[in-house]
Amino acid sequence: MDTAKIQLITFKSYGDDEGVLIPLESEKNIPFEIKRVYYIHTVKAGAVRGKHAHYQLAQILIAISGCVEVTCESKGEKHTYILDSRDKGLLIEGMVWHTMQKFSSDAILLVLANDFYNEDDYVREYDVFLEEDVK
Ligand code: T46
Repeated sequence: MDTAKIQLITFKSYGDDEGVLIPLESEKNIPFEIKRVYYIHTVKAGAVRGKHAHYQLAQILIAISGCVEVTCESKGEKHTYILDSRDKGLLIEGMVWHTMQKFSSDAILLVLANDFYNEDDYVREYDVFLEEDVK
């Protein structure tokens, strides 16, 4: 599934014998102004995070270490993405139900968001998401 709301983006890497550098820039290779950055790490085996959608928020998820599975659901379609490469970012826009699971023990999931934290933007009830998803 690769709708306008969910896209796997490959970032340009600059690598040489001394290592690899990947730049991320607002409104350039990141398709929005970055207002917030957070990261998730030390996730216990078997934990499932997320389990919500956002009304408006757009985010890009990047596994900067290890591996994470992300399942996205929108308009009755569901797809699971494996984030296991530092040059891949998963863009998730509003009204996409998403879960993150199967974090490897070394996983660090970096998230870039286009707005500040706002609990009112969360859709945490799956039934409410399904009602909004058909609109
Ligand atoms: C999302 C996925 C990918 C804050 O205080 N500020 C923040 O910026 C965030 C993101 C969270 N929090 C607090 C709210 C909760 O008390 O941190 C706690 C854990 O948040 P939550 O249970 O929502 O975490 P996840 O991993 O389920 O979801 C997070 C983001 O919240 C969410 O926007 O899309 O990562």
